[in-house]
Amino acid sequence: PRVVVLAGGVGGSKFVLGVRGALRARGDDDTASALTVVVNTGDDLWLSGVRLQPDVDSVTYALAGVNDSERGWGRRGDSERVNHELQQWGAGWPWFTLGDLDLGTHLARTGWLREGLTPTAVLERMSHRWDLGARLLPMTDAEVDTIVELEDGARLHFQEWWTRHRATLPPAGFHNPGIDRAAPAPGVLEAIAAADVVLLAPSNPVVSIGPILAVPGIRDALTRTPARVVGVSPIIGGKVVRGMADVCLTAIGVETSAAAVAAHYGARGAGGLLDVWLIAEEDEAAAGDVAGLGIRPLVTPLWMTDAARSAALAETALGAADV
Ligand code: GDP
Ligand code: FO1
Ligand code: CA
Repeated sequence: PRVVVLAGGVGGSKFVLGVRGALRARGDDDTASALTVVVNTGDDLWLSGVRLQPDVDSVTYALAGVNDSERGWGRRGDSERVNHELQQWGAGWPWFTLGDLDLGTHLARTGWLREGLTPTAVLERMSHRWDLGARLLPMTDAEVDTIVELEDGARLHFQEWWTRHRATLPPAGFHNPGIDRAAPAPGVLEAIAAADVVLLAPSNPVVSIGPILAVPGIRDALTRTPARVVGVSPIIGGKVVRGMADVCLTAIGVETSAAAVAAHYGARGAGGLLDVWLIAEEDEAAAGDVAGLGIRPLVTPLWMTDAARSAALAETALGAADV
């Protein structure tokens, strides 16, 4: 089947690994042709003269098997010599670590961007280094970095709000300046239209999936695709597994629960996105509410604690779309 996944960083990459695993377990030996991942670029930033794409890199490194899975970002076994030197210069952010190997990625990317390649072309080029078994597309080629607006009107980059303040400054809202004029990256709308199934990874609904859906044309393509749209809840037992999705959801007036996130995405029959919503066994009681929204609830284990569990979850998601 042709599979499209919308994904952010940690939850997104674990799920994408699972989808690739499920396809391989079915005997697909060319998952790169079957699997397209549309990745959030709202987390991106310029720092010390280089362009960072945290979610894009999380998915790339995870598929390549070189990610630091404990920390949740960057390269496994990375060192910090250059970072130390940058700190001595007072360059960059004192609370933000640029690993040496990771910096190699940022330098390569920034160089190609400066030569005039689009982010899509850069990611395509970067995808050749490893056998990723998936086609990765940024959601857009435009720079639409996520900005957090605080209650007093102050604005700061999402990365500063998260990595410096650990989401302790109550947000009043999230913005992606310029996104109204951004276009989906080449191939995104085509992939969605030609898909047999579209999967919403259990990523942050506000700052990972939110920006993807805010790129003009993408939400429309999802409501129109003949493919089933199957979402996976990032909320288990009424809690986020890790990260700050709860703080983000509160800021946009959505409760941290599987049913509330389903309602936020909405039922396709009612102009929303979801045909099916996978919820955890811990949230079984929410199944009735989800069904009441016009979305088919499917109760299944949602913990992606290893590759086998992630693949089993992905297989359930594919099966829910009859593909
Ligand atoms: P980020 O970009 O690194 O913040 O990662 P994502 O946006 O892709 O995913 C963050 C979300 O993943 C969080 O809301 C977590 O609750 C969710 N998450 C992480 N691990 C798991 C897991 O094993 N199962 C499920 N269902 N969700 C998870
Ligand atoms: N997260 C941190 O909490 N501290 C860091 O110093 C940090 C550095 C970093 C460098 C490159 C990169 O791609 C990601 C990095 N992250 C860091 C993770 C990132 O801030 C966020 O967790 C994600 O953007 C959320 O999706
Ligand atoms: Ca992210």
